[in-house]
Amino acid sequence: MPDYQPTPADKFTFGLWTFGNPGRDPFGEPVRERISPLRGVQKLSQLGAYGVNLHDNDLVPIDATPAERDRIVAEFKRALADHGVRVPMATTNLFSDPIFKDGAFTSSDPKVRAFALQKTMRAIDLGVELGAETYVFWGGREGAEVDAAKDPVSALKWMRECMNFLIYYVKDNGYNLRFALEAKPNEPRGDIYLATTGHMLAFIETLDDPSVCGVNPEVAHENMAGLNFVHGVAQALEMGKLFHIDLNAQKPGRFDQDLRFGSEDLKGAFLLVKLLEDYQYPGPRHFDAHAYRTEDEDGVWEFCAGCMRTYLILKEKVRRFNADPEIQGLLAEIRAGDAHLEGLMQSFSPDNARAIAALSIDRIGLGRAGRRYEKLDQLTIEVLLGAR
Ligand code: GCO
Ligand code: MN
Ligand code: MN
Repeated sequence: MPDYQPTPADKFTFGLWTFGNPGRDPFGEPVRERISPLRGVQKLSQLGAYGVNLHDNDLVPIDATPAERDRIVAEFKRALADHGVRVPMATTNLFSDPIFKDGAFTSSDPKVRAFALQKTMRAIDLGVELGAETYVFWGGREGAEVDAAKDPVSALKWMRECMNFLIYYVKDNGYNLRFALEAKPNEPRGDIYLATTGHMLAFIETLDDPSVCGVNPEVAHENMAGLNFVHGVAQALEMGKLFHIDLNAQKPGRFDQDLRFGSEDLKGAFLLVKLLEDYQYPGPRHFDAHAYRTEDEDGVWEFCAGCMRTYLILKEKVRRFNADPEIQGLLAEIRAGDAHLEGLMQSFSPDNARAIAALSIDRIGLGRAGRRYEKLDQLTIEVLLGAR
């Protein structure tokens, strides 16, 4: 029986803003002290995590003087080194300050866009200084309530201009840093531009150098849009664009709940872990979630440990699923190939077209044959419930 004890090799990460979430919501004040970055680094290393990620202002207050910034960063770097914790990803807070109330890169005011670029260049420098190799862009305020006020086509052009600017900034500085774009359909804006991972994948292809940009899909965000998260992640993976991933859980049809990984939709979580593990996704498994508002600090660490433990339990379930003779026998039957037919369909040629046109295929019989998916799904559920 595995002990499900995480180690840094599992590459689990948390944001300073995740365990640091004090439980404030639109209707209520904080219920617990914000856990400091230094304490977080120490606790996460004890729990077996690999790293911490951050927005610039999770670590350095927006009004810090250069001397304060240097002191805070030096102290943080010492804690990282003392506890063997990495910073694989960094990002910019382009949503909290009132200046961003109508967007950052998509603000119609060039002064706001210039400020957003200035802030992001500084935050990129900070991320690189801390060792980050992935830089996330989540455009929380890049949206609208009043569509009559802003031309959505211009908004996209401004967004592209800023992303291109930053791509060249990274190249110009010789940084080893890739961008990961994170979509969300709404919240905090009424609607956010580039609402889903699919939108982001299409947008990336319009940038000056798409090769350095991928996506950072989040479970909750695709679920808010009513989408199948595993399908979105699979598309990104297949395109070589899965640069990062935000794991959490979400009930359908609600605000962004950022729940503990696996706490809702267990089958979806299982299939997600299966996808990541079967395809050996090499990146960090980042938990972008926070503890329930009912919790004190102990509850926060229960939450962090729970995210990692559930991932490892699901990984073990994947192993069982993949090793189960009945399941694999059924899958072999369901997925039985046909080398001859597949060869014909692999690419077009006049010969292949003639051969396919001449095939006699049993339409009626194929339409009648059961696919045995009831059986397969039940066996999947039984693996999940611990009955196999
Ligand atoms: C959210 C987002 C954020 C981002 C984070 C890093 O809905 O609040 O998921 O947590 O992931 O800002 O970019
Ligand atoms: Mn979120
Ligand atoms: Mn996120």
